[in-house]
Amino acid sequence: MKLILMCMLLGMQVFSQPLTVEIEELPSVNQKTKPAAKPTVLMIDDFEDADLKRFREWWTFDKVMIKSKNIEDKTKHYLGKVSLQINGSSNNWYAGGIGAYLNKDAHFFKTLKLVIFSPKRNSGSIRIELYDDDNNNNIVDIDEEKQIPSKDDLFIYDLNLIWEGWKVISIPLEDFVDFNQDVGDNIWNPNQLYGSAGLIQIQLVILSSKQKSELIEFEIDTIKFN
Ligand SMILES: [Ca+2]
Ligand SMILES: [Ca+2]
Ligand SMILES: [Ca+2]
Ligand SMILES: [Ca+2]
Repeated sequence: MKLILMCMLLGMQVFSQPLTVEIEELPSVNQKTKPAAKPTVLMIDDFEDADLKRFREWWTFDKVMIKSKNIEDKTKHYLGKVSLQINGSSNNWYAGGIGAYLNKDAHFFKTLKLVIFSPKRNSGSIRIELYDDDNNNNIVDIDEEKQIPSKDDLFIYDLNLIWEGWKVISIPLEDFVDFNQDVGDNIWNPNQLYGSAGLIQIQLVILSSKQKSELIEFEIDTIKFN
C-alpha cells in the first residue's frame, strides 16, 4: 500500500514537472499564435478633443469649412459634448468636402454609424466615400489626368439630410456601392493582408439638398464603424 502511494506520488511528480514548465511557457506561445480578438468598434472621430489636426487630421477641399462646436443639446443620452460643424457653399450641386487618412483594417465591421444634426429639412447632402487600398501600396493612387482613383476601390453612399434635429444614422456597409467598376477588384475587402492599408481613407463630399446653389450647414457628433 505504501509502495503504491509512493509510486503514485512519484508518478505525479514526474508528470507535474514538465506540465509546470509547459504552463509557464503557455502565455507567451498563446500571445503569438492566438488571433487578435475581433474588434467591435472602429472610431473614426468623436470630435470630443476639439482638435481637427490630431486624431484625426481632417483636410478640407473647395468650398467647405469645418470647426469644432460645443453641443448645446443636453437632452439626448447618445450625444457627446463636442461636434464637428460643417459649412459649405454649393455651386451646381457641389460644395467641396472633408477627409481623413485612416489606414485601418475595417473588414470586421458591418455598419457605419453617424450622429448628425440637421438644423432644417434639406440642409445639405453627404456623399460618403470609403477608399479600399486594392493594390496594397498604402496610398490612394490617383489618375493624374482624370483626378480619380486609378487602382483602389471607391465605395460610396449618398445621404440626404431630410430631417430636422439630431439623428443617429446606421448604414449597412453592404449598402455602399462600388463607384469605379473599371478600377480595383470591386469587392469591399478593406483588410490589411499583403501590406494593404485596408480602409485607407474616408471622405465626405458635401452637396446641395434641393437646389443647385445652397448654403449648407450641419453638425456631426460621431463617425464610427460597428
Ligand atoms: Ca493603393
Ligand atoms: Ca472598383
Ligand atoms: Ca477592393
Ligand atoms: Ca462628439
